[in-house]
Amino acid sequence: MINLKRIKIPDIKKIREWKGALTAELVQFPGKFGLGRLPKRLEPDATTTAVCGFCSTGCGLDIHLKNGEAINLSGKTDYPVNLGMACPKGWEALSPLDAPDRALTPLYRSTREGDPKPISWESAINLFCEKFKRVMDTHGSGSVAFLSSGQIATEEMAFLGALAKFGMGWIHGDSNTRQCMATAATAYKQSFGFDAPPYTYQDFEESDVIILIGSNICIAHPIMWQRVLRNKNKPEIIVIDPRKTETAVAATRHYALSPKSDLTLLYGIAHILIQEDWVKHTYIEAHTEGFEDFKEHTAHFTPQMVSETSGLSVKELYEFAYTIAHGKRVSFWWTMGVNQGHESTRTAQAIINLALMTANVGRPGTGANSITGQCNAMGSRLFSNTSSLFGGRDFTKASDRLCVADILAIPLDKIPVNNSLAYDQIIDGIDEGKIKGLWIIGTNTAHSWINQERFRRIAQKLEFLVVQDMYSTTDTAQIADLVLPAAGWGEKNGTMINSERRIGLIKKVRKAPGEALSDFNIFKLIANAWGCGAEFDRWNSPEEVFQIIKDISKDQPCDLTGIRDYQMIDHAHGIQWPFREGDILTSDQRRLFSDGLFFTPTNRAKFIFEMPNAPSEQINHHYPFILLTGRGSSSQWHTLTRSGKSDVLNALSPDCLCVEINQEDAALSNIYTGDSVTVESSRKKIICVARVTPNIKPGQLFMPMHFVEVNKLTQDSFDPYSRQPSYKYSAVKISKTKS
Ligand SMILES: Nc1nc2c(c(=O)[nH]1)N[C@H]1C(S)=C(S)[C@@H](COP(=O)(O)OP(=O)(O)OC[C@H]3O[C@@H](n4cnc5c(=O)[nH]c(N)nc54)[C@H](O)[C@@H]3O)O[C@H]1N2
Ligand SMILES: Nc1nc2c(c(=O)[nH]1)N[C@H]1C(S)=C(S)[C@@H](COP(=O)(O)OP(=O)(O)OC[C@H]3O[C@@H](n4cnc5c(=O)[nH]c(N)nc54)[C@H](O)[C@@H]3O)O[C@H]1N2
Ligand code: SF4
Ligand SMILES: [Mo]
Repeated sequence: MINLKRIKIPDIKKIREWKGALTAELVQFPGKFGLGRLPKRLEPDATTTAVCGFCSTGCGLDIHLKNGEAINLSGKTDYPVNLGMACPKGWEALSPLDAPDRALTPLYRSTREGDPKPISWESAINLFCEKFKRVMDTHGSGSVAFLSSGQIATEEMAFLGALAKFGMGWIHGDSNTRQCMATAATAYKQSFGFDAPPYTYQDFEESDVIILIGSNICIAHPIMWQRVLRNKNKPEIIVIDPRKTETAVAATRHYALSPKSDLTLLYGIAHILIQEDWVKHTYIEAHTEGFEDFKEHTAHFTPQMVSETSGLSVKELYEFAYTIAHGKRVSFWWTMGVNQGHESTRTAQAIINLALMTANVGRPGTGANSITGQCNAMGSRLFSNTSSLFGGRDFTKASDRLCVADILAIPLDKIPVNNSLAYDQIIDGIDEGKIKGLWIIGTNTAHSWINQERFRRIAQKLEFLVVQDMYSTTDTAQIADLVLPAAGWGEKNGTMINSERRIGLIKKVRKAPGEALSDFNIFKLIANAWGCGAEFDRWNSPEEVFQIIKDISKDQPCDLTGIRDYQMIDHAHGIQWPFREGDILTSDQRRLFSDGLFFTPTNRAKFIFEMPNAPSEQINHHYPFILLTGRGSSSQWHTLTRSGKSDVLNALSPDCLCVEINQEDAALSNIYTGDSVTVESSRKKIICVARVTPNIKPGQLFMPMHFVEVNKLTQDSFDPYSRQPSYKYSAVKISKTKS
């Protein structure tokens, strides 16, 4: 039950101003908040560096050590990403390591009704092998699957992908990057020929027009926003978001479009650009294909029609198109408002199309730029061996399989010839009785997956569920048969790849508590116990695996062969891919496509488009509101397993689930800020607290994803190409809770 007495909620605008100011102050004067200041008795005796393990910005941190253990940290001033800044999560990165609910030993529950009991690592690994092998013997190698994470090191995800698929003979394995970046990856692959975000953060400072689509960068990527603030060109900053977010408030222009009307809107803008002849013909002719067909397609999207669908006036549409056409350096940035939708791949490609037709690609301050989410989502996209074969290759292509078999010196027939099922298909597979065993690593499915009621019902059908996590209390760990205790960021070595393709280092600066082991070491134990240890005799440490990853990347667009070793990454302050053998690092800000050559067979970028569709769930008189979900504050990270363990971060964020509702809607139902309200979809009814605000339009509600109740409401629909869930559109109703 929610304790209403604990909630002191002034009006939402004040909260936003207060939180915004506090975050800004934290970034600039952390000492004032006790951050980065050390008690006298704890003077550090050494300092090392690491990149932050929360978001994909990939800030560089100085980690201050005493007797080899981290005691504090600060933003690294000469790191080209953050230039000394860090957001509250970065400042507080060490606190979650000390939480009392860390998983300290393996835990096993012999019956679903029983309590989990501590067991030894030996027993745990034996159980792991015995149970999964039994499932495979009975139901075949397609009856087991793993789900991993964009929050573990690249070396760990590469080891897992090789171990499961080439060692243990599993076919299926996906990652939480499916929830997050699958759309951007698919869109880039189809349009540019490779999953290649083209930009470097310097572009935030060099644009004269910055367009943020479905991206609340002020709270989701606060240090990227700081880079925007350093832009000396007085840029026009346009935010396209149904809500008046923190970012929309800070922008020069906000277009509050109707939810999920982006595709129509973007085609409408392309239509105006074409009609007014505001396109760059020379670039289109030299570097793209499919423009003539695209031109024909956009003819349907007249300003009147687009205005009706998107809710923007015809004048606004022309203003928007004019600004793009007359900007010298226009950059387009998108995040989850685009990636999480029922037609998200085509929407991302509609953004790419605008950048291509106006020649805003490959020059400073330009680009069709997807902002990544998790610290190592980019590593996962290229090297986890899940949705694509190592190095951005294709499981279904014989030549790609041959190449990887050759590099890894493994028999060709060890490499699956089919793609894995995607995350949602794995869940469906469990429901259909095809998948019986699941291994979840570094993701909290029982909170973050869409339509939770269904997932939890289905999860009961598993014969064996293993969860490998830092904490034994996560929602997913609590339903596991076996919990494997993992070391977290700060307790292990490896590399991560940020949004601008920069490889950075994470380091072991703390001992993991109890018997927790790094994911890397857990994989090594499993390889040996499973009986495929000999195949992995080169995979002994993260740095050795980094050398293997380099081999895997050779001659691919993400070539890393020029990076000698970890030390080189440290000295260079991170290195962006590609960096080929023999390359000399002349700049720490490198973007792609300055030569206009793309990774497609013709070296041309493709215009890809399709007619828009309506979301599969529509509002109706039973469920008249559209529920939007997303990030709540810069201090909350996902399912709160980590950020929720820091007193500082907790003090900076709301302590209960609030739903934002427009004042007109609130007045109709006699709802006031602080009232207990019931929000219901056709799947579930939940109780939360109302926040009345003009920042959301009538007919829409917003909830932060950080509370487990939210995904009980969401409807499980997916983009057909990326299979990314559409978290941001569900039909619900709201009423004052009856006492
Ligand atoms: N503090 C904090 N930072 C984070 C994270 C975190 O949990 N906490 N998570 C990280 C991760 S993994 C990710 S993926 C990123 C996510 O970063 P963002 O994508 O910026 O965050 P969200 O709030 O999920 O979604 C962005 C916006 O999309 C809008 N939106 C909803 N529907 C639509 C629509 O139909 N069209 C458009 N144009 N916009 C729409 C929402 O109103 C929301 O403001 O953040 C990363 N950074
Ligand atoms: N409604 C709604 N739902 C959403 C979203 C939304 O916008 N709306 N956004 C989606 C997006 S973009 C994302 S990325 C997902 C995120 O969803 P999750 O991946 O489920 O979120 P986290 O809380 O980051 O979960 C990571 C888990 O890994 C553990 N962990 C951390 N580090 C390590 C490590 O080094 N090793 C191991 N073994 N474990 C570790 C943490 O304790 C935690 O339990 O949520 C998605 N869900
Ligand atoms: S912006 Fe992201 S990478 Fe930088 S300190 Fe904050 S959470 Fe860490
Ligand atoms: Mo994400």
